[in-house]
Amino acid sequence: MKIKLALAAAALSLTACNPSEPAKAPAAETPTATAAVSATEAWCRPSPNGAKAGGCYVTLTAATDDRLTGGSTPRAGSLQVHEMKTENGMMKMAEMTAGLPLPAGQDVALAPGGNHLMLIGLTAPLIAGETVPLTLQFASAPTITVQAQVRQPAMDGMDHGAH
Ligand SMILES: [Cu+2]
Repeated sequence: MKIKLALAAAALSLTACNPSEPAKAPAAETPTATAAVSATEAWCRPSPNGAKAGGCYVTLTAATDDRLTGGSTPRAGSLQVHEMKTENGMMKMAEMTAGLPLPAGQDVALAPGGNHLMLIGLTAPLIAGETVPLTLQFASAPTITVQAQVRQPAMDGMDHGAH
């Protein structure tokens, strides 16, 4: 008899506590700090004099599935993630508004002729030999800043350095 009563009381107090439900599942349940995306081989093409935009490239490796969503740089008004598309036989580029997928553990290379970072509204031309800081944003991982070297593409035409 007594036990039954105690149980009923316990149930009652539980119910009474329910609506506010304080201190339930705070930050403890969230995954521990998302591992940073690693970036290698960041570089930019020199921009022709007067060009308002420039292309930069980088190889990204995410620890867990992520997406490159955009970024910024002090050297341009905005930094977008672009893809190359073929439309009516013409190569066109377009912003990847949903971001570039970075599957866990896979090297994703942005490279000439394919996905690239587009610096729009350059504050000054990108000149071979200089270094440009690029801050990259991801859907999950923390923002990273890479130092991109401005240089000619390695496979751009003939090698003129051999004489
Ligand atoms: Cu572009």
